[in-house]
Amino acid sequence: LNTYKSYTERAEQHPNACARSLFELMERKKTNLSVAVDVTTKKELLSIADSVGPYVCVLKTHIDIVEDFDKDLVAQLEALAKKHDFLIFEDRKFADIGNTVKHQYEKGVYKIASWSHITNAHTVPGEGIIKGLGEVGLPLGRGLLLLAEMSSKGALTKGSYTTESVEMARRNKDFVFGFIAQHKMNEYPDEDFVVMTPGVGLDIKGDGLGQQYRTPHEVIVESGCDVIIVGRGIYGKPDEVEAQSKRYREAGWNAYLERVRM
Ligand code: 5FU
Repeated sequence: LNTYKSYTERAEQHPNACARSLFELMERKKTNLSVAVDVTTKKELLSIADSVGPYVCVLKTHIDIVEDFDKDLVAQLEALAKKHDFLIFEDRKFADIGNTVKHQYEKGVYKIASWSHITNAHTVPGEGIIKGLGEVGLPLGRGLLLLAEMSSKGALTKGSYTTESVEMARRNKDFVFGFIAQHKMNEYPDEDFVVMTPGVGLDIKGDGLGQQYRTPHEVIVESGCDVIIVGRGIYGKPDEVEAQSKRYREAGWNAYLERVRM
């Protein structure tokens, strides 16, 4: 199965350009770590992005929590993405009808499509959300992840919701290259969805607000996911950002090596 192949092999075979560049860069930098930088000032966001940059394949943002957002923040983030060779993933979780999300993705204050290589969407509204986002994202070479499973306690993203989300992805492989999920989603030998997984921590099991953490080993080896997304585990202690990035990168990469040897 594709899950057990190396990222390089998967890059060579993948039909989606965004997935190909992600797999190539993961192998090049030997990292399957994505850091979620959920801080609320431009200064902190840029400083953490610069510190974690060498260790990540993807930098995940929530751009709408930054109090002093401006165009220069985007320019500097893009410069850091070039400097450190990572992709930017705005975790926007679009959730409206196709026509509305199209504008939310392209316009407004943030102009997400213009700088974020990857974004994601809930499947609650049905397939129109993918079509709407695709009208903006496809011409720019962007990639979309569908939220097939959330990490939080009591999430409704299960059962037929999850399986129908996967069906939607299968019908839109030009734009959708994977999922936010807790398990691998591939069912057919030729199928190779990228699974990026939040809710990853080595030290604690939850945060008191519903978040649930699993270890990189559980996520990559036992559940067959591809990218670990770590937030507070890395930026939580400001003087340990670099040390924690190295620690999670190593844990994620060792888990991947264990899996491809299986
Ligand atoms: F889709 C999801 C999900 O199911 N769980 C999440 O935690 C997204 N997330 C994001 O991952 C969440 O919005 C945070 O940005 C990040 C997890 O951060 P943490 O500090 O590692 O808990």
